[in-house]
Amino acid sequence: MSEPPVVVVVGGWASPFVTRVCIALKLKGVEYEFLQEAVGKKSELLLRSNPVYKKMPVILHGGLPVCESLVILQYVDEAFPVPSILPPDPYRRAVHRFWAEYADAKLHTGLRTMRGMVGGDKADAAEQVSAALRQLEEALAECSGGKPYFGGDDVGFLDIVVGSYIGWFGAAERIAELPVLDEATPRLAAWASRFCAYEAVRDLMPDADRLVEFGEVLRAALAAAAANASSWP
Ligand SMILES: N[C@@H](CCC(=O)N[C@@H](CS)C(=O)NCC(=O)O)C(=O)O
Repeated sequence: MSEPPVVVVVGGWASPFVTRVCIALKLKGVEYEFLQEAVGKKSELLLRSNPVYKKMPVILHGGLPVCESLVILQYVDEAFPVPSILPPDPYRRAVHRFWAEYADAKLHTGLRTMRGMVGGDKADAAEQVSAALRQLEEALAECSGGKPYFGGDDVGFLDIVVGSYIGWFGAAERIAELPVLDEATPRLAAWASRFCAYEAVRDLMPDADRLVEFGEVLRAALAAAAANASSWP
């Protein structure tokens, strides 16, 4: 009888934070079990494993929970060191971590606003996302040193972090009817196509049309939850 995988990912297929963890595990050839969270309802396992933030993803490695996607990626890189995704040089590692945090700080909320998941002006949000991508265009030139990926010759930590938003770029463009990757970011646009075609990424990158449909389901679930809450005494 084969052993069950020692790594379990608790999350949802549409979350960029979850996608990046799955990509890292696949790139490292680590088998994992994926436990899909239901829309609008958090599982006991998620709540128990991430009692502080109650957010996905969480991974369980040998039963031990690790939370927060950037922490998980770094944990996975240490627990399964080959092939490594962070650069070997401490200074370059720090630079890649800096841009990873920048990407999360600048892209996530802007893309959610463009998709209508939170209130706010979609055009303003698109401008903030574009400004961040122009900055990341420069970071790509600097980190890659002219090679195909942020990580150089191969996909690395920063590719995985920024790349996990690519499906969302397409969904946000469709919903807001505003461009995300455009002529101001040609290097990043070429990198995005390369990243999505990469073997460990291809089957894990959520399709933009499917994300648009999912957004409608999620908005309805959140509205229903808010209506039920407000009808409580
Ligand atoms: N900083 C966290 C963000 C995780 C996050 O926001 N996850 C979302 C899904 S995309 C979530 O679980 N949302 C549920 C909630 O906010 O209650 C990470 O990097 O893991």
